[in-house]
Amino acid sequence: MKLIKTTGRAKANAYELLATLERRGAVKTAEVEPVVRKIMRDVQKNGDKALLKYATQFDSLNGPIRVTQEEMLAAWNETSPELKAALQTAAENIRSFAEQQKAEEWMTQNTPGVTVGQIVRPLESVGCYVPGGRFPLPSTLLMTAIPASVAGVKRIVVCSPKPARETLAAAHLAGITEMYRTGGAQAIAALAYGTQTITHVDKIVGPGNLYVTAAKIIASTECGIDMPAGPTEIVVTSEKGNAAGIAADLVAQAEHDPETLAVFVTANEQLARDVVAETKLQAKGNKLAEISLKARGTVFLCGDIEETHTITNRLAPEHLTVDSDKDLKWVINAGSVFIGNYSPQSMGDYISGPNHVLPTGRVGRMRGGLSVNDFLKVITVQNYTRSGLATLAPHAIALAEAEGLIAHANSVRIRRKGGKR
Ligand code: HSO
Ligand code: ZN
Repeated sequence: MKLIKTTGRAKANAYELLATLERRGAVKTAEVEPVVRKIMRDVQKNGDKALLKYATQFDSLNGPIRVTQEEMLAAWNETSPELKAALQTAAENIRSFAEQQKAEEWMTQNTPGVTVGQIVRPLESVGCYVPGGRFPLPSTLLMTAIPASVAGVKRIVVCSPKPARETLAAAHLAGITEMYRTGGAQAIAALAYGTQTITHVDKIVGPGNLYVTAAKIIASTECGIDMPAGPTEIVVTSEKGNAAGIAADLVAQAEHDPETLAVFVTANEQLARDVVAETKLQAKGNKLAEISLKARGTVFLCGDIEETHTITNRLAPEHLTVDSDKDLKWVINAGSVFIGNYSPQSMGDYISGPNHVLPTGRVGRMRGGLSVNDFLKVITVQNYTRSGLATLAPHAIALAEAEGLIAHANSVRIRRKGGKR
């Protein structure tokens, strides 16, 4: 990790680096966009044929693309009791968190005789992308499919390249009935445009590498997407935390991908130096962590605590760790927040219940993590009685006339007269 002071002679450099880190999302996906578009066009045009070609080429698939429920059940039966218990606990916590987050239906009268409110309906079909390239990610299957099922989505499709036995076991636990061995931009294209075997879905969710993220952005003109999610990012800001614990979190997220962003922000010089040393020590031998930490691991040593808050919010990280719950008041931009020495980010990755599919590339400025509400539509409702209409009609007519929209004004007048011209 590179230690950089934000004060004195290094200030200009520090802020230049900060600006580069802020641009991370857009710049990176732009780099892979041409090849992603090519793959997606191929799938759009040639359907299953293209999908199979890429699955053979990239994922050495040598069987059918569809995963059967018997395979999922067999995987579950082969799972150790420890892993079964862990998956079950994770599933329960994800489910109960999603239940609590669910948007409510309500109706109210804002004027006598004028009822307004909302009804909540699930999306009809969603595609959950579960990465499977470097590591099997059964936890991601649960984090995407369970909130969808809590929302009441009828058709939940899972796509994953080379799904491992653990991922198939998680699919069984989540009650998945439609799953395909396909990954990358080609899987996103299949979910967005459909092929002969995969019917397109209304929304695609889930994390992925740069190719998947770029593909989701392109697919978003065709169907809904949750957010760009991946490569992983972590910011820890601390004045009094323990260096080994902080470093452990940084190294943990850094091991996901050589593109991971890991940053420590502090005004405490001794802690800054200790974290640099600890990170180096703990990353040793962990190839991916070493690559990402070397490429962009940064410690910002700030002039004061205010500045640590500003820099943290400017980075808008996917995962943020702070010292205490008092810090929540200055947090504006982050995907998910972890508090204190006993809250490793890995607990959130697996078991706590809040979702681990989180906004990256500074999308934390616009939204938080994946939730049950990403699988729901809030549909508004309005219902006037005759007298309710009489009360508000003059205002609507005045606004319609101000906009020069004569038929709008007339529609109110005619309805008000009980449907007489
Ligand atoms: N940290 C990842 C999620 C994950 N970690 C899955 C381990 N398995 C992105 O939030
Ligand atoms: Zn993780």
